[in-house]
Amino acid sequence: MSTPISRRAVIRGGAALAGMAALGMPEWMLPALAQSEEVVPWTDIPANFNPSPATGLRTLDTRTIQRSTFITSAEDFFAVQHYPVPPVDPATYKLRLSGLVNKPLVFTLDELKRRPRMEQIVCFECSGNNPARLNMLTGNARWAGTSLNALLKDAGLKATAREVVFFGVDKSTEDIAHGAVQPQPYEQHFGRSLAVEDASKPEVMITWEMNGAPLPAKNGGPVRLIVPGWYGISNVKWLDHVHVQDSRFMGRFMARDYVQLMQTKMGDEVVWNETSVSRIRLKTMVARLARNGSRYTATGYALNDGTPLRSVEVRVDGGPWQPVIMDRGNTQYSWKLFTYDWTGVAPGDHTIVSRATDVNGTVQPEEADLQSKKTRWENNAQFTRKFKV
Ligand SMILES: Nc1nc2c(c(=O)[nH]1)N[C@H]1C(S)=C(S)[C@@H](COP(=O)(O)O)O[C@H]1N2
Ligand SMILES: [Mo]
Repeated sequence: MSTPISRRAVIRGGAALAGMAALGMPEWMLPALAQSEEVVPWTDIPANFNPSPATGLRTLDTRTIQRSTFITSAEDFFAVQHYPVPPVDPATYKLRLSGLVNKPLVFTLDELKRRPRMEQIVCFECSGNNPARLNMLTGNARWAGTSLNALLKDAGLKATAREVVFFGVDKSTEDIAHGAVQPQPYEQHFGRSLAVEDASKPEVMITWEMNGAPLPAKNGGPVRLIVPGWYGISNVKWLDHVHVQDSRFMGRFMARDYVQLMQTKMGDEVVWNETSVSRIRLKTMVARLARNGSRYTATGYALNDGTPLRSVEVRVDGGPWQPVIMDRGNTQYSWKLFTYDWTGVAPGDHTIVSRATDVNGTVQPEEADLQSKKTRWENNAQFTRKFKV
């Protein structure tokens, strides 16, 4: 984590802090307001909350999420990386495809750009995101690039191909264990993999554009992988090497880090399992609350692996679950914005919480339902927001 935090990020961090500690935020720090609309501050945010605890981490102020910010600007898009941001010169950049293919391929950026273009709106979050951190590691952007599946087809996968490994230009020293022998240091590139079946899905893309502009270096430019519906970790930044092999890739970010430890009860038996962070678990949160006269509008988002949703509901002050209005601009892999309007809010302390149910009947869990999840990854708990009127 070595990228310096930009001045802007520092200012925004300060703004978030100021808003949390006191209500007297200067107007320029507040999200844009509709006429005579007033933002209602959350009271669930701890006074000492630090939105950017680690150097190089960029966060989204989730209180700004609304229709007008459906697409997160590149400037506001979060950033997480584990190694120093590598310098990659677009003029000399090459993407290499090697391993169990009939025809190994190499592309310059211009050659990639001559391939059939695809565009998709995709939202993802870091699997380390959680309500206590206000789910600030998220963003929704329009990505443009080309199909990975078509590229794999051109190379021709051999019958023994099982796994596609994606390496970034970024690298660092990893201490890797040798059984009883002391771990030894090895220089390793950032790597993540997908089973051939997942890598061949039509939505998986190799991208070089974000919101109509060249992909910024902080978000993996010149070229990154986007795996719609999967947690951030899968979207390998500074991608320069795709390698096809016949066995599972067990690199740090597949098998040692970003591993979920979970218990499942099967009757009387408890099954322990460790799984690699993969598809985004069903999540919603109410992000922003505004007041216009006596009318309150809560705006939130739902996010998952692309499985269609059956319902999104909110509950105010522990009352009945109420249906929300889903925005028309939502797409399969975007975040799905919703609003809920209501009146009759009496002076005092209040709560509002949201939850979603998908077409398979999966319901967003409550915090208490996540007891069996022993690691912090993939925290998709319902998030009860507090406010005072
Ligand atoms: N090459 C490379 N790709 C990477 C990472 C990294 O450290 N190196 N971090 C991953 C993680 S943990 C996340 S959450 C996302 C963040 O993407 P963003 O920085 O564009 O928001 O990138 C992923 N891709
Ligand atoms: Mo992440």
